[in-house]
Amino acid sequence: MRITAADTLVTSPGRNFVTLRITTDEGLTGLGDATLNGRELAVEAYLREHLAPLLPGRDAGAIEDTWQYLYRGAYWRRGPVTMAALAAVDTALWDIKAKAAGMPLYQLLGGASRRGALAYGHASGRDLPELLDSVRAHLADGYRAIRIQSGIPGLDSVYGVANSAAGGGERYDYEPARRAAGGAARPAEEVWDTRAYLRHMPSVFEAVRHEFGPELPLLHDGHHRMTPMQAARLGKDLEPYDLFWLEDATPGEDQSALRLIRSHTTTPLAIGEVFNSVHDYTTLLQERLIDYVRSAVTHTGGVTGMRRLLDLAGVHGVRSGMHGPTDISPVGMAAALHLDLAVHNFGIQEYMRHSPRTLEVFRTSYRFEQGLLHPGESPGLGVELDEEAAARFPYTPAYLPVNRLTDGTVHDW
Ligand code: GCO
Ligand code: MG
Repeated sequence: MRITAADTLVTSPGRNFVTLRITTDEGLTGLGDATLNGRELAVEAYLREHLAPLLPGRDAGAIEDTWQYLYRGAYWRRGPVTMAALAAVDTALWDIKAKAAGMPLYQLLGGASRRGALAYGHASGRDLPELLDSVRAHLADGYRAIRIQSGIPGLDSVYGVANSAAGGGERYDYEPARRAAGGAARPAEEVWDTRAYLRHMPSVFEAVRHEFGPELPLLHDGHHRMTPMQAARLGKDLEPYDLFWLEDATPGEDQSALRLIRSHTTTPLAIGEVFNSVHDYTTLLQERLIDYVRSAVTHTGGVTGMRRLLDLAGVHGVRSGMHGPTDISPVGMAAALHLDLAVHNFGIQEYMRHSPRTLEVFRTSYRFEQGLLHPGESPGLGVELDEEAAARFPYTPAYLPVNRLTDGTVHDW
């Protein structure tokens, strides 16, 4: 089976998504997600200008060979744009291979290792009552593991906290990449104070544990904002509340920072959503400095790249915790779920539901039942893209916010 075409599609049903569709001479098509939040068109151009022209005529079944051809053949290694583009090609080829076999992708990856993938949702509140309501709404929605993010007294807006009051379990306004007030395509700016955050968070977890008991797995995302010593302190302060993980305590590119954090706390650590290859993790894995890898199929060279990472993680007793915010498209989410079901060292899967508008464009076969996600039994990934619906939602430039400290210094967001 030969590839005949590779087309990119940008659509914005509530937020921007970049999708690659590969077509073959046997009429089979495959989809891959190439969405890099806030930098979408860089990946779209990389695909359209540099990868798509190389694909027609290639053997659609030679996935590893195509991966190596595009990875090594570029000469320039890694990087979020390159690896997201490569991920889209790789995922689309896996979709085609599984459709050709008449099987859901997880079967080609070794078959199911579990009934479903434990998923965590995002509870948040500007204050404690709102947060507790949000946890209740998530429990009512079926979640059996919950991430806790809270407003901080004195700060106007905080990462991971939805702007609207709690309603149902789902709040699609959580962390949209957005236009600044006035409609200009500029990042919004937020003000951050790590000391205020460190003072406040232990009381939040104390209240949540008090209300919901010891069993519920609770997670928290530090979103790259602490120094290693601050992270060590937070990890220690949160030990009584038995977190499932503390995520992105420090900016990930400083791998040695994790040594310091690790030597001070038994709170499990997760990192890696901004990484894009197994090579970003070597120190972290070999020295067992983390407990969960946070990469996504979409940003890590596809199913092939993610499998390589998970296999190395497994060797060192580290488990998966794949990134699954709404800026991963349903195509990327489906790919993650097939791996989640198949690999032995699965840990947990992040699951923020996509908005109804997004799901009008991407028709999915995955399901969420009793806290577990399952990719479904449709051949391939199990996602179809409705092009007519996609055309109704043109690309809209949008950026993630930028953070500043109270004195104006730019800080990690
Ligand atoms: C998470 C992440 C996201 C990122 C987002 C950036 O844990 O889900 O931190 O919320 O901020 O993916 O585009
Ligand atoms: Mg995160």
